[in-house]
Amino acid sequence: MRSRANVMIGRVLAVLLPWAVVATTAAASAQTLKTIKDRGTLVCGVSDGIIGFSRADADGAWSGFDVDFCRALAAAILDDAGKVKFISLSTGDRFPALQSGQIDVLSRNSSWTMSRETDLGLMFAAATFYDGQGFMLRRSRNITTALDLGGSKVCVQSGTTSELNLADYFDANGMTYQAVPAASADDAAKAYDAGRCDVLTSDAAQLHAERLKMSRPNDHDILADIISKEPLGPAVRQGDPQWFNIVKWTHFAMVNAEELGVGSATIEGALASNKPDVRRLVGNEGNYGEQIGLTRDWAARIVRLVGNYSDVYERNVGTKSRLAIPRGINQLWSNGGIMYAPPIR
Ligand SMILES: N[C@@H](CCC(=O)N[C@@H](CS)C(=O)NCC(=O)O)C(=O)O
Repeated sequence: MRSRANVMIGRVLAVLLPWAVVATTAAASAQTLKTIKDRGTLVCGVSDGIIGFSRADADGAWSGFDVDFCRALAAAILDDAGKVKFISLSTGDRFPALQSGQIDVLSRNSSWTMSRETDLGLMFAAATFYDGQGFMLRRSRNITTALDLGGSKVCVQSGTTSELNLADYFDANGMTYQAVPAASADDAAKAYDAGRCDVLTSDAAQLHAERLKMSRPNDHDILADIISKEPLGPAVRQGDPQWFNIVKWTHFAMVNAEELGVGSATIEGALASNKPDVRRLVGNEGNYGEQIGLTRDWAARIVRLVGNYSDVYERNVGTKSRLAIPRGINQLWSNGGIMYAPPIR
């Protein structure tokens, strides 16, 4: 028979052990920066291939807006924008890959929503691209408003916010539709191009990318109507505040650099600037980088090796790219947009 003392010890352990397990897991997961430094490479989850956002060329070299965000992290941490291993993830695999620790960060046209944080145990560090859901359809249909899409067959990728918003929008406007679900962006685009649906719906920036894949891109219109908010940005696991801060402040450093006129073409001159906010950004005043486990010149490395927010936007999705998506609400707040970064000080 168990003695009373043993029963008491058993009860105390039963209460304490789960907490010990939780504490150990949290401590173990709060090591992302150290893991990356020890490994010498950042492991970054990206999409299967969206022009302008993340795409590998025939030689396996990755480029794009989401790719450059991971290159900026590698520049800040390892002083080498090339030290990134990109893992291409389908829509269904993206969050499990992050939860299981297969990747350090997810930088993959993923929308920040409440349930993706609360249900999935993730945290979005920033909105790097404010998008919204749109519709693409054949120009020959002569439709100019989404409210005339009733009765359409709509191609949409499963497991996305796009699928949920589509249902909400048609429902709210009393319109019927038939969803034609696709397993990947490529499948959705091909199904639409082959005429298996009359409308393709997705985040508007992705529609611009999909249009370039069509056999006759000019035959298709993207309607001006935007039916949802899709704040796209990088996500990390919960439980590692240092890593969360690094990801968050990497984005803010790029936005602040643009606002201060510090870009890849001007970074060397900026190192000699006597403006206090430029001096703080490039690491000549204060030790902001060191406080997040990096070096003083962390932000200068990002700008020198990858660029500021505008450099990255224009090169990949803006006017210097095939997509030519205007900055729109992704303009800096000081230029009429909503892109705003808290100050480094
Ligand atoms: N932003 C939306 C949509 C993200 C998404 O996965 N979109 C699809 C449809 S365009 C995609 O990127 N697919 C990439 C692929 O399958 O290669 C979300 O987070 O749910």
